[in-house]
Amino acid sequence: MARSNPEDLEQFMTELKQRNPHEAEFHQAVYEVAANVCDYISDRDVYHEMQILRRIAEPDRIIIFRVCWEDDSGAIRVNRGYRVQNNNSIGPYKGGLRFHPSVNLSVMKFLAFEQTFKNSLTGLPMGGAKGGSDFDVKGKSDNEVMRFCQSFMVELHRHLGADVDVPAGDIGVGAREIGYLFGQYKRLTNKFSGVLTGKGMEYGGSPIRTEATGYGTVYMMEDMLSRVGDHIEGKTCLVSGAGNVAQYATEKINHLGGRVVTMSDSSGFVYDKDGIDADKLAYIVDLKTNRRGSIDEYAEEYGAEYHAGGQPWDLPCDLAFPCATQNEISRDQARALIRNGCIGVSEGANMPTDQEGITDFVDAKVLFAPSKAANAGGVAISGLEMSQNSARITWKEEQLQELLREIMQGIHDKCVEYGEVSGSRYVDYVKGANIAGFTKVADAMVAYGVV
Ligand code: NDP
Ligand code: 2IT
Repeated sequence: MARSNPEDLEQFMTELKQRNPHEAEFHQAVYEVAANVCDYISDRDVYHEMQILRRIAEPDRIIIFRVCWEDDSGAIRVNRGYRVQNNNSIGPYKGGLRFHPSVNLSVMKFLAFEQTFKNSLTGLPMGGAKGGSDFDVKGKSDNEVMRFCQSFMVELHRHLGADVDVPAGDIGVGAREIGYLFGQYKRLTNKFSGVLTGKGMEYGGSPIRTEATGYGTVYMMEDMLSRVGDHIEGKTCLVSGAGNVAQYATEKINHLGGRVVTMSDSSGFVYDKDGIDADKLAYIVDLKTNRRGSIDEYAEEYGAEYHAGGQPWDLPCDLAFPCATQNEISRDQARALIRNGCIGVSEGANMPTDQEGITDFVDAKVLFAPSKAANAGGVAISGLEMSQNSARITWKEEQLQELLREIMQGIHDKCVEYGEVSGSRYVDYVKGANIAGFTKVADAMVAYGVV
């Protein structure tokens, strides 16, 4: 069998960049994993021989398709749809759909790659995938969104199935979009199956799927703090984003006695020194989820500061929860957070910190939970939605709350197992998550031989 040197990180990355030019986000996500895994596999011959890392970094399949739809004026519009089925070694492809103008192949591939490791960390049988479109939901009527979702599903449905590939939501895809997508899937196939998660409770959804990602991100922080004898109570927290993940992260921080002083959207951020309590959060949920407005309205309503176009990372805080999008914390912003007293970061968004920022957090011994561990609560409850759909039952909310808590604790503990830094109390959660996520997928691939 031909052997190369997968443990040679530079060679591996050079080759990856040549094979996948102009895909900066994909390169970044692979590098973050490869930097830990190349080292880990250097004395584990079977992973070399079977070329496991190279194979995980080459998606099983990529589907790219045209999506035509008619807007309310009768004009024909064209978007591009994607589904990247990265790896199904440990279960059916599973991962969200993102509708945002910034969606491109690189973004889809980075998210599908990350999802493979994240899903493995949950301990549930789910492979990794991601999909979406450059469709912008902003400014569209419900009917336009419906027509887009229906057209998108006309192609996508051929590639899905409860045991094949099960999408869910992500940026721009919430309860409304999942309803339209599921309705069209059901119509096209004449099957009522668990082919999407994040469904409404009336049609096969699971309790706490909506809350799970945000809650899980905060549980991860709670577990990191608790390991060093600390807690969230009394801590000042910066949250970015104002969508699904940010909303429920804020709710859970409030439950645990922390004080959230910022939230943001693509227009800028609000700084409310008194804290965004339950009533103010209810206003944000209505503003962002129902009225689809801009966060500056919050500042007007409550007399808080509004910073147009900015991000909150220059403010003093104890804890930070980036919950908006990728690369929203640069090295300079990571340094500002460290300088201003931040002791913990839990990533609700996918890859919100750039590689230099991560290095700085880890070097400064900040408790840093990378996204593939910290935001895995959402897909974990999606996995349990799939189980409930297969069994045609709905579990009780309390049961799911407990399972989410246990799964997040389990992820935390796996990160500690693989990420403990010898001779120190510090845990490198990035390394822990990468290696723990890798081993399960890799061992399954070894078992299958060359397929
Ligand atoms: P939503 O669409 O509900 O909310 C996204 C939020 O982020 C909005 O406030 C949005 O602002 C802001 N945002 C999006 N893109 C940008 C951008 N390019 N620049 C600045 N702000 C931006 O999405 P989610 O809350 O579901 O997702 C947020 C993050 O969490 C994403 O990284 C997603 O991949 C990740 N995630 C989501 C999971 C889930 O279950 N939903 C699970 C795991 C991770 P605006 O309203 O102005 O558009
Ligand atoms: O990034 C993610 O983990 C998600 N958007 C959720 C995926 C899912 O299948 O629930």
